[in-house]
Amino acid sequence: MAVGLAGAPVASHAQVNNLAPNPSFEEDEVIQDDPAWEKWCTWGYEGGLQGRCNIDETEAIDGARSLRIEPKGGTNWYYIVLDMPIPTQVNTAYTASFWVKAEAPRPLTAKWKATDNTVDWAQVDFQVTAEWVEYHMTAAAQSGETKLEFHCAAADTPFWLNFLNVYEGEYVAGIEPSQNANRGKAVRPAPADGAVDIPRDVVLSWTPGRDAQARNVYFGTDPVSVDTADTANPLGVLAGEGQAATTHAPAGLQYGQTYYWRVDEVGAPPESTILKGDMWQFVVESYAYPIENVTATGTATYASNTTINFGGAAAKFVKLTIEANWGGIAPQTGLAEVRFFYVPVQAFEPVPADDATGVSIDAEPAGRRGTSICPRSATSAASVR
Ligand SMILES: [Ca+2]
Ligand SMILES: [Ca+2]
Repeated sequence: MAVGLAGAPVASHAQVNNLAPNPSFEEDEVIQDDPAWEKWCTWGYEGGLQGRCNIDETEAIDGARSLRIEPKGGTNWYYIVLDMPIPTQVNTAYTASFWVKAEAPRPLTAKWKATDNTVDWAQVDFQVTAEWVEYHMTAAAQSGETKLEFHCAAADTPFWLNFLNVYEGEYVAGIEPSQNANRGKAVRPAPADGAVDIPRDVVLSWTPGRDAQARNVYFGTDPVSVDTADTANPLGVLAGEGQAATTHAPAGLQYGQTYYWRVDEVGAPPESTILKGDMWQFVVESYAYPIENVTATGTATYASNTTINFGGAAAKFVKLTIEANWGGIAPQTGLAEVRFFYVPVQAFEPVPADDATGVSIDAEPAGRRGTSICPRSATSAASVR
């Protein structure tokens, strides 16, 4: 087992395959008392139950955020912050490196443990300082699935944790925090990347680069264009150039369509450095939603996909009148599959939820409106052949 610490980052750009989930706290997640026990979580005992940690935007050595930990409990293992699962191979060496800054010098313990708690190994006590410094430890894994624990309650002094790297092999010096690059890049899109069922009147937003003064927004249905366009070659998807606002309200969104977007943050003049953003995507809500759990069987040769549009009429019952059939000697009639879709006509998914309690008086009500309003008749009939 090797233990060490390094000061300022060196100028090289060493790369490793980082196995740690959400290693830099740039991704939103539940951490304090996480009931799902995914990625970062906490564990407390006795006085340690008062320990707290929060993703913090005032301090970061990598990207825009770190984890600020305010430990309580007075005994080192009474408040533990941990990251998992980390895939490992038994008897293979792994290195953990991480950056810590504390309000004042204090001890901090790092420890490897199997995610099922069957075995632990290589506990290391560090002395951390009031400056961002990288610490690391290397040991052979004793489990195929590992977590990295930080035992925090040897002192109440708050500290920040950031830029964790867990990788196979011995310590690699010079893995630089991407502080400047990530600080300029747009992060945390809303709606989230890959979100579905997004209202057509969505207003896109994101967290801008810390020092950015403007941004260029690209938006469209063609992912290649959105990913490759720039201001000199906008490819028809440059939706906002040099805008101050960190929002974009696209117009004319189509039901069920996938849209792609990208935000390039632009730094202060005179350099006005453009930091190309990641491409994000979302899918607009459907006009109609399938009514599920209605099934029938049929044969592939039957005429299919005959759509009967009720034209906005509200239907409570649907009558199917068979007007033609097949078969010579004994005429037979069959109906292979009928699928029903509904169009929401009243608001749904209220926010706060129906019957919610403890809602702040400042909370803004929200929700989804119905797609159309047509409550005219209680019944309708449709004929199919
Ligand atoms: Ca970070
Ligand atoms: Ca978590």
